[in-house]
Amino acid sequence: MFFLLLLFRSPPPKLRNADKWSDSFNDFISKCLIKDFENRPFSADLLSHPFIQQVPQDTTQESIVEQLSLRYVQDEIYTYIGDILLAVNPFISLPIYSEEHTKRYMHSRKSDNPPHIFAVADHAYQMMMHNKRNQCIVISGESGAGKTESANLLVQQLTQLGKAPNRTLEDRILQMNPLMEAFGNAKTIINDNSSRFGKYLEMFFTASSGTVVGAKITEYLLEKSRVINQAPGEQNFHIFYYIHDGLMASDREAEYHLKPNTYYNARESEYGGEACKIDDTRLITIVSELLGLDYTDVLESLTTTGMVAKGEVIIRENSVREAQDARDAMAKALYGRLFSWIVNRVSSLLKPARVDSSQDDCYTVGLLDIFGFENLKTNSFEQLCINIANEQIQYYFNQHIFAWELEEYRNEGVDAAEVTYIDNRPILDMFLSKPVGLLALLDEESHFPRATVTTLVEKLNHNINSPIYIRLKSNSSTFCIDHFAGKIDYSAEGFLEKNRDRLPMEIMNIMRMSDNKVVKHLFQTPLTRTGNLQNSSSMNSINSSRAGSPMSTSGTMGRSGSHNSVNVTSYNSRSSSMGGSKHASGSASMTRMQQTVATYFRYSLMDLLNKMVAGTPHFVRCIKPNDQKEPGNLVSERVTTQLRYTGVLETTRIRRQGYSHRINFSDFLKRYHVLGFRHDEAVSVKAESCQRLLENIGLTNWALGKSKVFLKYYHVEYLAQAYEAMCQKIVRVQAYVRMWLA
Ligand code: AD9
Ligand code: MG
Repeated sequence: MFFLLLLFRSPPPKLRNADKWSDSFNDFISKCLIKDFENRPFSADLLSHPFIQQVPQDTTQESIVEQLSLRYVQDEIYTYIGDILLAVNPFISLPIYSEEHTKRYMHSRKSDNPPHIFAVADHAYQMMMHNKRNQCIVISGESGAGKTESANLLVQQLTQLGKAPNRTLEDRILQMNPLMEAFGNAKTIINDNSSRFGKYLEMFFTASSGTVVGAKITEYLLEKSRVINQAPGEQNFHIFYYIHDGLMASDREAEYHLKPNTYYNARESEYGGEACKIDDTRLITIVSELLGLDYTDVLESLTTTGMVAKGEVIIRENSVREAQDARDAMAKALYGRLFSWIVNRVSSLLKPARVDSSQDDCYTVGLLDIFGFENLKTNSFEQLCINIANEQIQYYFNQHIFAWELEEYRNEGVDAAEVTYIDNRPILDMFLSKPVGLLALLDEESHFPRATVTTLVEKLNHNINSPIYIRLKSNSSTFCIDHFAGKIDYSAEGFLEKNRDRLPMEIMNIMRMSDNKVVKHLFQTPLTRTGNLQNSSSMNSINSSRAGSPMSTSGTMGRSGSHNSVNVTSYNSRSSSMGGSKHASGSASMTRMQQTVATYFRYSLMDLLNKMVAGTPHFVRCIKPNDQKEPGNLVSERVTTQLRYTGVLETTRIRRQGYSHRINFSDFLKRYHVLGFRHDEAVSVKAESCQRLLENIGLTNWALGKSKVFLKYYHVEYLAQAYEAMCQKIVRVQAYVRMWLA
């Protein structure tokens, strides 16, 4: 690919150690013993029974950090806060992901084993099978906190839980992550393997046997600008180095015309506004050849622009700057579309055989792994988008853990925890509202050809009236945002160009005429509203081109989740028209050129939120113990900050005093009747029946509302286990009876 010629500017990364888990496995067997969990001097689960007694009622931020620290130095990186898993990055391979661990955390009770990421997978899987509902695991944390590693471990465990007779599918699911990371991850200042895109992976399981039958990936907001420019100390996407270093020296030169890495390091110094001229036309020959394009077409599309005036097409020469922009836009579009194409191909290969025709046969566990919160020396448009996405995840967490729960206590007249938490809604309002939200203002300014960074910042300063937006008097091109995770200065330099993300029509047209089937396909297939390529109906339909189906922009978003029926107004769907529905489908490639990155970004966030609320959520909070990536070093202040801004202390309180699971009387009685009553006993749907059932089972600490049973998180696991055990007994008895009758 011609990027390899144009874009290689940095040395290759150190490849990650692929065997890092297995390296220490034998070592583990011989010397690391599974210690007696219950004999530990401190609680492994800060709240769950039977350890709840050990945690003082006045748990403070300091005591949580102290517990985490004590556990961390003993390589115990996982801790539960109720049903939420805290995972502190060990920055070293730990022998806790072996086959033995996989087995230990299958179909088990959380309280039977030390906290573990595998237990989250197991719990989600059990809840899916038991409640017959989709589940969603949301992994959050700063950049480098361990989200992607956690996601990979969850996939590994879920694959084992749903073990398919078909090894090919299992292998394919496991092979997908290295492939996605090769194209979508890169070395940054913070993380050597930083995700530069958001990923939502859905794994499909049969409703009857829980066998994994397929998977689907949705990608969000690939940081395309990385192909043309990387900050000092950072690198391009891993795949460039893999290809370069992986090719035989002879092929590298002869077939792909690649030079040694150092050749691509040269930066362009500055050019004036004069007309451009290609110095080395051999490069155009190579690019044309590799992309299946015509030499003259490539040359002209980079160096000239066609305009229609009074019915005539006028061709004018590009300036050097315009030619550079055209080249960069071409590179970004090619890489972005290629990435979407790969994601679609992978999804096609993993597609469950009958999922379209009979959704009822399958349930899903979704896994969300996005780029983490970033605060760099210079923060640009990319960091802004990444950090807004993290605000949205935090908002969802707050809604689920606090807002919806407290609302239900009030509605149902249940006396429970009154917990206060930091609501980050005003921050999202400031970014996403219309017409004076930051993104709306950026869009407006992007439509003025003469806009500059100064006019943009002036516009923001003048229109945004929020304490979260801080004007910086010292510099006319920067502003500061008080995010939930801390204050961040943004440099608005390049915001307008990045937001416009304009791809010249000339380039679009020549790409569509390419002799290379893949290149041609990439520029013919419409993009969805979220900026991704439409998925092809068949993996071989390289030339297929379908219009996208409009995404729902309904005003409310129903939470699914096991026991809620509350319709909750989502931030995005309620507060904005999402850029107008006239672009919902059809000529999406045209639309793509007209709409801005900010608009697509808003759609992406809404799409993501829709996916998340469609399943019962499980939360994994990754914590970064230090900034030096050092094992064994937990810096208390660093961890305290993360616990504070993610609301861990408040979560501890609500999990102790509150009822995280609420089921209406009818569903509760229908499901658990078998556990508390004779099979032929008729029971009316009312609070007293639920009370009798709960007492018959022997549970304590629950509450009854006007229409719902309020349960602690650990009740749910207990009930699920008891129910499954009872079902197995019944099946066994039936089998005996059948044998006896025969
Ligand atoms: V970013 O937002 O994509 O920049 P992540 O995804 O949160 O970030 P990642 O999972 O990539 O972080 O973890 C960073 C590094 O920490 C990994 O490359 C590992 O070297 C290290 N890590 C994280 N989790 C574990 C683990 N459970 N065991 C060992 C780990 N090392
Ligand atoms: Mg990551």
